[in-house]
Amino acid sequence: MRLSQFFMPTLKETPAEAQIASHRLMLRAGMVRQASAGIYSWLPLGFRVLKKIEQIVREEQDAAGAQEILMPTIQSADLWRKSGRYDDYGKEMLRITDRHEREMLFGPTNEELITDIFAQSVKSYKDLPKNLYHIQWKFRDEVRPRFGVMRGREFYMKDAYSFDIDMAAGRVAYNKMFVAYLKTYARMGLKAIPMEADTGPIGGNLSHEFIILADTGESQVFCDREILDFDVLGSGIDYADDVKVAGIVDHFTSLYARTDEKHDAAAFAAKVPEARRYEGRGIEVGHIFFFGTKYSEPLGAVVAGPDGTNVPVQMGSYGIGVSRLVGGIIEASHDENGIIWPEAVAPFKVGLINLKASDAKTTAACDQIHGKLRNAGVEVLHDDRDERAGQKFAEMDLIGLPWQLIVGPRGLENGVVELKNRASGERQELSVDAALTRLAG
Ligand code: 5CA
Repeated sequence: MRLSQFFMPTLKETPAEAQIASHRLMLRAGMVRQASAGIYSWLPLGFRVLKKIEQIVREEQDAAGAQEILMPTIQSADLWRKSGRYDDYGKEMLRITDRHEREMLFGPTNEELITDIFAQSVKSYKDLPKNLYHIQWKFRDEVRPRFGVMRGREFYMKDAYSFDIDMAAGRVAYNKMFVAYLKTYARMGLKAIPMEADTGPIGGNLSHEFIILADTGESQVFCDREILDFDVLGSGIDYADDVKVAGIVDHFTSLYARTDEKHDAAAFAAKVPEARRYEGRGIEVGHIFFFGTKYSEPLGAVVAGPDGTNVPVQMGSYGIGVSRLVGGIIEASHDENGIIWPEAVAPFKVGLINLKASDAKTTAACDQIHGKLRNAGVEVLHDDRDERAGQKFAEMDLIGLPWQLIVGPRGLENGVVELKNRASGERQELSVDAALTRLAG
């Protein structure tokens, strides 16, 4: 993609309304624009990151055995009356009346709708287990939307729903999602800490929040460093191996991890040796719940068990804040110059900087490098504009692509280009071919 043609309306000034780094940087890098309070439009750079995160979430849900569907954003009030949540949800629910005076709502979550779909179609334990998920916009009329996409009113969420014949099977489903979450966040370059949590309006008595570490996070976290040291990606997780999956869950849940609300300094000191005590800040990016028959009973999701009697199914729900993660990752990974994208979610892998667009030789070399990278399947943003080098460097640092490939007339005379790693700041001069080999690897 040529930057001269790319729609990336960067801002030089720091927007006054943005209180935290990710909000400031997302506005300055031209990733999003506010449409109204807590509601955002996603511009190309932001949209590419959102889709990368969504795809990692999708791949890990699929790998864990969940099946993707798509439910609507607008729901009928009827099902929510059956579960009792139409009144409970209060002002946080955006209520809409259609032209026939029917009461509708913009879904804040989908337990009712998915349970109804299940109830209409599944009648026997033989069709279990099932786990269905979708990735869809939600609306919650938060009292105080703030911090940009981190606490929006409209936000993008992955929500999965598991259906099982009994509690033991339900726990297996919960464990699979627990481990899938650890892996999902690790793939995005994040350290996620699962913590026992309250269930709030979703309900149930078993629940974990997943908190990623970021110095600017909303919650204070206290945990055993063993949680942070566990190598999830290297552990060779096989989702079909229920025993191994349960073992990983047990390992995490047996170690101390609390947010400030539940932290107990005396217990922390008693349970975790000093060298292993970790204190920091974090952001909630996922929340999983097991709530048994809370929705299956009122909505009639019953199946015939092996002995022929009907039982309500055991359910859980599993949320990941996909749009919140865009801000969360920036909070976890930035410096004074801008964003530092982990490679897996970066909008482009390489920023190709033409230091002298008015020079025909340099421009020809950049065009050739651009073509070769594209042919090798490398996503590249080519700054082909006739602008000052200083401005190009500053913008490339701001948007945080993992690699910068800097091409200028002087280097080309000596047969070299410069490769800069955004995260470490390390720069290296090397031949064009060597640079291409490095980036295509
Ligand atoms: N039905 C359950 C699980 S599917 C549920 O809705 N859980 S939740 O309320 O905890 O939301 C799941 C995730 O969505 C949260 O962990 C958070 O990452 C994200 N989220 C919740 N509210 C917002 C919001 N206002 N803005 C951005 N992300 C949000």
